[in-house]
This record gives sequence, C-alpha cells and structure tokens, in this order.
Amino acid sequence: MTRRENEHNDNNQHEEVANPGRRSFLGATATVGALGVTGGTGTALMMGGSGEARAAEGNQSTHVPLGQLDDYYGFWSGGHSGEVRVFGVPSMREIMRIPIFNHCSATGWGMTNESKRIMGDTHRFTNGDAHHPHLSYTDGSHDGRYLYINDKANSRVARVRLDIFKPDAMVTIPNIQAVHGLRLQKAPKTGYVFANGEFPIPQPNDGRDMDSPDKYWTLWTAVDGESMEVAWQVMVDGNLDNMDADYTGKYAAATCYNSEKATTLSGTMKSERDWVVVFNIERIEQAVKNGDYTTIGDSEVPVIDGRKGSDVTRYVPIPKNPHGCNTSTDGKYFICAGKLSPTVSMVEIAKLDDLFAGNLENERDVIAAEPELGLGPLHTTYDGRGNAYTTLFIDSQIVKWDMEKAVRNYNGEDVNYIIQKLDVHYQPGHNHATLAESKDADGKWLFSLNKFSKDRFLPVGPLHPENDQMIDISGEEMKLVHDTPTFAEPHDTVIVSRDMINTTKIWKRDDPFFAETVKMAEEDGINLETDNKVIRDGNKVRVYMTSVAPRFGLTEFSVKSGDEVTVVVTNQDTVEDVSHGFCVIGHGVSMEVSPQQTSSVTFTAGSPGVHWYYCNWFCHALHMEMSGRMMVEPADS
Ligand code: CUK
Ligand code: CUA
Ligand code: CA
Repeated sequence: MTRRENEHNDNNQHEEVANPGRRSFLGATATVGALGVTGGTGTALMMGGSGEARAAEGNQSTHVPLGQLDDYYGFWSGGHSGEVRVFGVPSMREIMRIPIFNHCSATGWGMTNESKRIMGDTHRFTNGDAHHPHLSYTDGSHDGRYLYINDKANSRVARVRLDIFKPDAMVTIPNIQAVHGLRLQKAPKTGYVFANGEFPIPQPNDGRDMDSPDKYWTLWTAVDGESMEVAWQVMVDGNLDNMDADYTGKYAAATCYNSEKATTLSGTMKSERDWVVVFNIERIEQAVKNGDYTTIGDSEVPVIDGRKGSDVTRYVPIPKNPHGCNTSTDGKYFICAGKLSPTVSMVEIAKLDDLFAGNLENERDVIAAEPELGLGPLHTTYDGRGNAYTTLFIDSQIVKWDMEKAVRNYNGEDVNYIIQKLDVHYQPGHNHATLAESKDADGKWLFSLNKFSKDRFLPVGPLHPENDQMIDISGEEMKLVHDTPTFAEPHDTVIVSRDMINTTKIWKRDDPFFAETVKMAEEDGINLETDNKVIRDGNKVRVYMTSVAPRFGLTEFSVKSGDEVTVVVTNQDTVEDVSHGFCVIGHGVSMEVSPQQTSSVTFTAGSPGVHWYYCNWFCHALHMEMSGRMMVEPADS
C-alpha cells in the first residue's frame, strides 16, 4: 500500500483533502483539519507511511573528509528557542549557536553587561521567536557584513556581526505586535531592513477601541540597517505575513492572510482571495520628506498611511491566506504561495511601474502566472537555472517547476510546467537552496525544513525534533540525501559560500562590543591589561581581574553581603581558541571570556561565607584549578 492509500484509509473524514487529484480551492472545514489546526483527527493525516526512500544516491557527496572544511555556511533560525544555529554545508555539522533573543548559560548572553546593553530593556525577556535570518547585501550579492533576524514573540529585530558571530544591535519595533516577515533591501545595498507587523491592534494601543477590530491596524516598518533605528512605518489594511524585496531597491511585497480583519480562525478564511501588498519605497521616502505623515502615541517614528487607495501601496488580490513571498533570483517575480489554494501567484516586478502609474486596468494584471502546484504551498526557492522549488505542506512534498513554462501555460499554451514532486518527511515549511536569496544562486543543495519528523529518528518522548532534509538539486532530478534532526524550531535558513564570511579569530582590544566596559575601567583608573583591583563605591563593588591560562589575576576578593558586585575579566591569552569562563557558585552568573576579550557581569553578593568562583571553559591541563574565593563578609549594620 502506498503512503497515500494509507492516509486515505486511516482517515476517511479527510478523504477530500488527502486526494492529491483535488486541485480546486479547499473548503474551509477540510482545510483546518488538514493543517492540523484542530489537532486530533486533523493530525492523523500526517501519520501515513513509514519513510520509504531514506536516502538516495546524489550526484554530489555530502561527505566532507576529516579535517576538511565545508563549502558553505548555513545560518538556521532557532524559532522559539530564540537563537541562530550555524551549520557547515554539505556536512551538516553544527558549528556554532548564536544566542540572540534567548539567554545562554554558556556564553552569558542575557547575563553579561555587554549583552544587556545590546538587548536594552528587553533583556528581561528570556524568550524569543526567531523566524527569518537574512544576510546583508551589496548589489544583490551577500557581502558578509551582517545577519538580521526577527523576534516574533517580543516584536524585535536584531543584527548579528558576522566577524564575531555575535549580535551587536537590537531594536523593539513600536506600534506593532509580532514582527513576522523580515527581509532586506537587496540593492544597491542593505540598506533597509523591512519588518512585517503581523497582528492588527488599536492605534495607539492604550486601551481604546479594544472591542472594535475594524479600528485595528498594523504597520510595515523599515529599520535603517546601519544605525538600527526605525526609519519609518506604513499603516496597512489587513495584516502582514511574509515578504521580500526586489533586486532594484524600488519595491517590496508582503502577503496578507487576513484581509478579512477577522479575530477568529474561521473569519480569516472567509474570502477566496486576500492580498499581496506592494510597497513603493521611493514614494514612501518622498512622503516622509514632504512631512506627509503622522505619529502614533509616544513614538516619534513617521507613520505614512498606506491603506487601500493610498499612493504608496497597491493591494493585489491573490488566493487564499497566502504565506511565503520569495523573489526569484533572476529578479523577475515575487512568488507568493497560496497556502489554502494549491496555487502560487507570480507577481511580475517589471509591471509594477505601470501598476503604480495607474496604467493597468486591473491590479491582477501584474500576475504573470498562477500555477497549480499541489496542496498547502508555503515557500519557494530557486536554483538560478529558471526552476523554482515550492514546499507543499499538506502533500508533504517539494515540487520542482519551470517558471517560464508556468507563464506560457497561464497564457494559454499547452505546456507542462511541473518537473518533479519529491516526498519529504514530513510537512515542510520553508525550503532554501544554496545562495538562493541572492543573484548568485548556484543550484547545488536544497533544504526542506520539515515540521514533523515522526518516525525518522530514535524516539525521545512526546516532543519530537523537526527534520531538515537535504536534497541534491545539481542534476535534473531532485535527490534526497540526508536527514538532520533539529530542535524547536528552525523556520528558515540562509546559506552562503564560505568565502563570503570573514571572521576575527582573536578579539581586538578596541572592539565596540565591550567598549563601554573599557570606558568604565578607565574612569576607575584601571589598566585592564595589568591591573587586578577591587574598587568600592558605596555598596557597589567593581572587581577587575585578568585571566591567563590557568589562573585568574585575583584568586580571592572580599565584598559584603548584599553588595552589588560587578566582576570584569580581561583575557590576556593571545592564543586562538583559549577561551576562559567565569562562574560564581550559587549566584546564577557565568560568562565567556575569549582571547583578548573583556567581559563583565553584575550580581548581588549572597550570604556571608566563602563562595568559590571558577573558570568554566576548559582552557588548560590545570583548568580545574583555575578558581578563586569570593569572601562575603556580613553587611554593615
Ligand atoms: S514562517 Cu514558519 S514556515 Cu514564520 Cu517563515 Cu513559513
Ligand atoms: Cu580558564 Cu578554564
Ligand atoms: Ca484570508
């Protein structure tokens, strides 16, 4: 029995959806079940089959010989774990994790003063929901400067420096709830970081209009990618899901699944068509220059009205609760996945000038094609050879299709645009091919980020990993070659050539990452390279020490119970890879101190007595001995 017959039998009530031949719009009820939104019966649909085709021989090897380096860096979002993971591709060895919106027990991200300065007020949040990592551009190619990523949970956007693989800026977007889609201006340069506000809210959201959802609005935001300040916002109708920008720097487009402005699930599925909202960046900038904007509440950010009928946007109707929006690497199309429609809508970017000039009879005239691909299309990626690859969530497949043939078919020619459908395991969300968010797409490897792994790995209890599958797309045929289990929950990835990234191996002493701490030391008259000193300032105590494997510059210091203690450690080692750590037992603090780095952490001294501190990064044969005592004396009464 095939996988599909299995599903069919197990699951009579969803027969309609399980039938792969059905290619019309889905009825609302069937769709909810198929997407698993209702749980129980709905999820049964995903339980067919037992993973045949575990691996096929590809044209290229995933094997990277011992001691050799990978060809690509892959940056995976960490979803609601709030971090980014770095993989080597094609080996899929996890090389590094970059804590961003989460707190990290190992590096002290979220605990150290350096990370708190970057996180600002929001360091009090220990969670984040990191969906969309994207690398900065110059002229449509990745330039290796920065990675930007959104936090859906707390409406933040962060920037990661790709010389040190650590965040250096984080901003909370005003006037919105949930940054979902995030993309970058591709040309001439990043430029703007565009952020979709997902959930409509009253404006300002100060307790007014809570019972009047028709008065809720959300905003599309541009952050200046250099200063990391919010440049402007555009108020829109409906909501915003995913987005992408074009290769000229002129336009961006965002999908909207809730043109209904509903507050319930069934309400969001009422219309057969929602929108792709197209933004005219020049016109928005002009409106800001002309002072043609308002502000909302306490925020000083210029807000331009981009609701239907405005000059700066166009609302192109497309089916139905659309999700992914991916610019084709030839720069021709925004391809928007229908999700509840088996189609994707290809927006022809060359027609957008006419759309905004009012030269088209109908907004839908910018649709170059609307090919039917399969059930539950979510995201599309490219190989640079004219083919697109779209994930089909409900069908558990990736479909490879020919873009120009889809256009010819739409124009009436009898030509088949579907090239291949490949089963993936199971229920894919994003997919991504090597370099496929730039004009340098090389068509080598494709990843399918599957939301369910089911039976693919050793069982680990009720919570399963996700499964990121690797597919060789270098030949005519897609070939599945590798499974990678991932922890909750990568949504998206960006993969670039290794020569596009230039890292620093040893910190520079004048790095801005810890410049504030260096300044504090200077004000205390401390030379961080040589001094080991305790400075008392009322009930605030600053403890400065060096570290050289295997010893701290201070092996004891005294404070009083209840003091606010700041420990500043400067690593004097200049040998690559000799990182130290600093951890005080029973005080909930630890941090990384890599070669030539200064790190600091502030905590309250506990009860009187001896409290050992130690190095928690294995640095030397005598690493265990790298420790000291914090003597806590009774507080003055
Ligand atoms: S979204 Cu998760 S699968 Cu946040 Cu990019 Cu489509
Ligand atoms: Cu220093 Cu371990
Ligand atoms: Ca809708």
